Amino acid sequence: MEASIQRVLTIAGSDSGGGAGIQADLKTFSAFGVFGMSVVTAVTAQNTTRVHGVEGLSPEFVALQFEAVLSDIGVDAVKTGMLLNAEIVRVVADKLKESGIPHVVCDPVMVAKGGDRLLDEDAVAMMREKLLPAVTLVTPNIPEAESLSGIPIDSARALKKAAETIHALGPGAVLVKGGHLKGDAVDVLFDGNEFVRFTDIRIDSIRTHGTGCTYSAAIAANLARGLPLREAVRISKAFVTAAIREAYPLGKGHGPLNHFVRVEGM
Ligand code: PXL
Repeated sequence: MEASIQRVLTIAGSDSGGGAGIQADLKTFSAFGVFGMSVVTAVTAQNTTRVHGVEGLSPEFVALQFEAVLSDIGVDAVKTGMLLNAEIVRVVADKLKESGIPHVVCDPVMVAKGGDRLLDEDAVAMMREKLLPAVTLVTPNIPEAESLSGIPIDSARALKKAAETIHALGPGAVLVKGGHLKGDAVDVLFDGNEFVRFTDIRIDSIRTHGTGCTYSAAIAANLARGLPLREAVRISKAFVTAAIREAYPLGKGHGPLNHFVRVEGM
């Protein structure tokens, strides 16, 4: 289905604080000029300091939202974020497989900045077995890459090995984000053939809430705009770096990014 504006869907959790989750995704979609839609998996009561509570939706209602959007408006690209539990991971994987949506970016969200779990521990196996084979790109940070691969990442070599191990689970490509390591913020993209490194200076900031959400949403938006994967990653990383640099002083904890920034190519 061809449309006059690219249609991009986020399947994720709501962050009442507006910095991460569905809210970060929709702000990012707007920043890149694509039409954003949302399938809500869970609602968090949350601010910049902590998660006060989480309520999940039923897998059936997650599926109903997806079917409603897909049957009428259509979807050019999707990103998945917080999926909460194994049943939701399974239904999202099944729906994505049967949909044939060309670009699927999976941010394998597991734990919030403050340490609260956003994905049940027993859902990680479901993610490996059912969801990863159904996606174009998966974007783990270091702890998520360790969990998905079973490999402790303490060196550049271990990071590459983890990327290969995750790739073997079936996604089109893997982007391991090195933001949790020391030194420059180096991300490594592995598409099954080649490793490509994306390097940016590290910005020391506590205003990094929603960074992963924003990054994966930007990649989905740019794949929908027709950019090749490497270009989509490059512009998305530049956007996230600028959005951290220009972040507003909001809240007493991990503040949100500034989604109004512009970078070249937007
Ligand atoms: O950044 C991961 C994330 C994803 N989704 C929701 C969140 C968070 C982090 O707090 O709240 C809803």
